[in-house]
Amino acid sequence: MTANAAQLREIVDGLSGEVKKISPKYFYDERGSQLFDEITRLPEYYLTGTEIGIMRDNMDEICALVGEQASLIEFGSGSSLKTRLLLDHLSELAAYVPVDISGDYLYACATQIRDEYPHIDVLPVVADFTKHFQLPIPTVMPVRNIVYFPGSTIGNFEHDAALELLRVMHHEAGEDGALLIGVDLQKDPYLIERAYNDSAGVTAEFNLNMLQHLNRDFGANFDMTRFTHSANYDQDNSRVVIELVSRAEQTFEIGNTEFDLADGEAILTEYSHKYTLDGFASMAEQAGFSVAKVWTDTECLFSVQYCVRL
Ligand code: AVJ
Repeated sequence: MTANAAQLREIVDGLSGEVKKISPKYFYDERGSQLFDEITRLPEYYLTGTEIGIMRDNMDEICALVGEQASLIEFGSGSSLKTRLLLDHLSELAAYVPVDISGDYLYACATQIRDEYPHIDVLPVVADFTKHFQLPIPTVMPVRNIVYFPGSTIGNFEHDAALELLRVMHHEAGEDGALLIGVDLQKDPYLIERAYNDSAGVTAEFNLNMLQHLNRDFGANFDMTRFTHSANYDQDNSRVVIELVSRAEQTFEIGNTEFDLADGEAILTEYSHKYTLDGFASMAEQAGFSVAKVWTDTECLFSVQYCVRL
């Protein structure tokens, strides 16, 4: 993928504020997606395994709520095992609609899914799912739309943006629609911090890879060896703060703009918000959803929630 002027502008803007930041979406070049895949299999990264366990344990109930002839609209490209788990068990799906901003990756995933599930109408949509987009019209008229948003990706968004995104989902779900969402929960900060500071160093590599991505695709000149991965749980704001910390006083360049970094100064690359069940329910309600069903694991590490339109 080549650099795009709007994205470059967004990156330069993010680095120009009081606190320097780069959106977590820039983690996901090819190498970044590979590294994230590795993260999901790390022993410390409880999120993915726990979510899959919850899905497996409650699949009958999930399927009964989704019903027949629904259209499953996934926010994200649908490369995951969780998607396949749903597609394996939901009978008579009217369509599967993965939505992602990266067309190449989306189409590759859609082709894979079509091969594995030839009976399902797979209708990928290239769109920035944080804004309203047009849904395709399946061959079979869906009974209802189910928006699927797994992985606690909602955690990347700050409160106002998360609320806005839930409102987009509410809109895309339409009448009689619902939202099936994975939400990571507040817990012992030690367990949370460990998940983002794994002993194999994969998360560190994932974080640092963003700089390489920017060097390659946006003409930046970051020196990766002069940054350190950092992930701390901010209890006051219930979120993991993931940063790249400068190991020296240095300058770097991107988009013909030069930036200075002090020794120890951080670039914020990601937030990962953790919710209470009540906290998520009240946000969902503000977006027009009522939480109809919550499934968790025995330790209440993670939740899968079924939200219906109010
Ligand atoms: C994909 C946003 C859910 O917040 O746990 C994993 C991304 N970052 N390790 C998360 C991530 C570092 C992940 N989400």
